[in-house]
Amino acid sequence: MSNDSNSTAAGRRRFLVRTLASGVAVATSSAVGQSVPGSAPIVAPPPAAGGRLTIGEGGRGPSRFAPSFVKDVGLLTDLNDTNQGGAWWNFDTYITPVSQFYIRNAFPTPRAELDRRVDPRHWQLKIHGDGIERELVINYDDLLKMPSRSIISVMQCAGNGRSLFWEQGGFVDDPMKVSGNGWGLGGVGQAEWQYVPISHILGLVGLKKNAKSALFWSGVDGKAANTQSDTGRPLPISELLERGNDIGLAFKMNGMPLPADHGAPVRALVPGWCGGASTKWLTEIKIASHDFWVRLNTTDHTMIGPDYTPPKGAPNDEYRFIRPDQLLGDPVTWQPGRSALTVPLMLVKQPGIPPNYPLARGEMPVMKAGPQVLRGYAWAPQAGVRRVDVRVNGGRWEEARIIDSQPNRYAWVRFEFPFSPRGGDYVVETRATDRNGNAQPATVPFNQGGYNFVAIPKFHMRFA
Ligand SMILES: Nc1nc2c(c(=O)[nH]1)N[C@H]1C(S)=C(S)[C@@H](COP(=O)(O)O)O[C@H]1N2
Ligand SMILES: [Mo]
Repeated sequence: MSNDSNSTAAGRRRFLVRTLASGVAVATSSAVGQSVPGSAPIVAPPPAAGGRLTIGEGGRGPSRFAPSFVKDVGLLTDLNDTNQGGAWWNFDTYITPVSQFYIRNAFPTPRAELDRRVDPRHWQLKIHGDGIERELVINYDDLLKMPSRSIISVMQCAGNGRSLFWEQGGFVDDPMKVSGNGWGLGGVGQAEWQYVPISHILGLVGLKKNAKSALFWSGVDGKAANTQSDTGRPLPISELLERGNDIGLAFKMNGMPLPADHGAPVRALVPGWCGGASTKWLTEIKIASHDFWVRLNTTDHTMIGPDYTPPKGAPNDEYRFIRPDQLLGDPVTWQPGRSALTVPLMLVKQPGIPPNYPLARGEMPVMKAGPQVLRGYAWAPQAGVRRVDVRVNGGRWEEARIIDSQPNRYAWVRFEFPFSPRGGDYVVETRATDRNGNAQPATVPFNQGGYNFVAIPKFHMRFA
C-alpha cells in the first residue's frame, strides 16, 4: 500500500455532495483551498461546469490506466492499473450499466486483436477430465446454439467493503493488517446475464459418479498476451448439481455481447458467490475426481486469520501455479447479506485513497439540510432480502421502504427512507436482514485479505 492519498491530494479535485430536491446525492466541485489535517494544502481547482457529476470531472474519458482496459473507465474509481471500482454514491438504476460496472482484474484485460483465444471467431472451450464420460470442445457458435437462460444477479468482489475493515475495524497495523484494493462499497454491480446453464453442459459430457470438483479455468489473462497464467477457480460438483440452472456460461451482459473487460467472449457465472468464482475469459473446464488448488482458493480469496481454518489437501489433488504448503485459508464462497447507502464513505484510515475519489482523507460528504429521501441498495443472495432497517446517530432502528421486488434471491433491491436532518454531523447505519432472518452483524472478525466485510456500515455525513 504505497499510493497514499496525501501525495496526490494537491492535484485532487474536491467535491461537496449536495442533495437535490429529489434527494439524489450529487457531487459538485467545491472551489476551496482548505487543508486536511496531516496533508498538504489543497490547491483551489477551477470552478466546475455544474450539473450531475459522476466522478472526477464527470466522465471525462478513459482513466490514466486506459491501456489496461477496453471500455471507457471514466465513471469508475481508479483503484490501480487493473482494478476500477463502481462510484456507488451515484448508483440509482436497478441494473448497473456496463459503464458503471466495476472491473476486477488480476492482469490487464486480454484483447481479441492480440490473443485469438478471446476472439469469438477462434474461441474454444475444452471440457475434459476423469469425472466425465465424453470430452467436449465447443466454439462460440456452438455455444450460441445451445439453450440459454437469463438471470438478474449481483456480481460482487469478495473484497467489496474492505475500506470498512480499515475504517470501522481499524485493521491497519501488523499483525492485524488488512491489505487489498480500497473498493469502498463499489466492488459490486447488478447485470442481466444470459448464459448456457451448466446443467446442459453436464448433460452433454455425462457426469461420472466419482466427479468431485470442476475447475473453471481461463489461463488467458496474464502478464503478456499468448502466455498461460494462473487465473481460474474450482467449484465443487455438488454446487453445480444443486444450482445447475443458475450457474452457467455467460455470453451476454445487459443484452449485449459480454464486454472484453467483463470476460469476453464467455465467462463463468456463479450467482451468489464472490465474483472470483465467475472466471472471465473462460477456456477450459476440467471435471475431476479430485480437488483443485489454484491462487484464487489458496493464497487469494481465502479467509486467513485466527478465526478461520484452512482446508487440507489430499494426496491426489491437482495444483496449478500453487504448492501444497500454500493452502493458507478458507476459500470465500457465498456472499453474506449487506447494504449500502448511495453516499460516499468518509475515509480516514484507508492506506490508499483512489486519486479520483470525490472526498479527501477525513472529509465528510456535505449534504443539504432539510427534508429529503436517502437511498441505498441491499442484497443477500443466499436467501434474498427480507427487510432493511436504518438508524440515525445510534437511535432506534426503523424499517426502510424497499422499492424493488426481487425476481430471484441473487438480485439486489433498492431501499429508501425519509430523512429530515438539521445542520450538523450525522452517522447513518443500514442493516439488511435476509429471508432466513440473518441480519448484518455489528462486527466481523479480522481476515488478512479483508474479504466479506458484511458488518453494519456507518455513513458519516455533514448536513448544512
Ligand atoms: N480470468 C479471470 N477471471 C476473473 C478475474 C481475473 O482476474 N481473471 N477476477 C475475478 C474477480 S476477483 C472478480 S470479483 C470478478 C469481477 O468481474 P468483473 O470485472 O466483470 O466485475 O471476476 C473474476 N474473474
Ligand atoms: Mo474479486
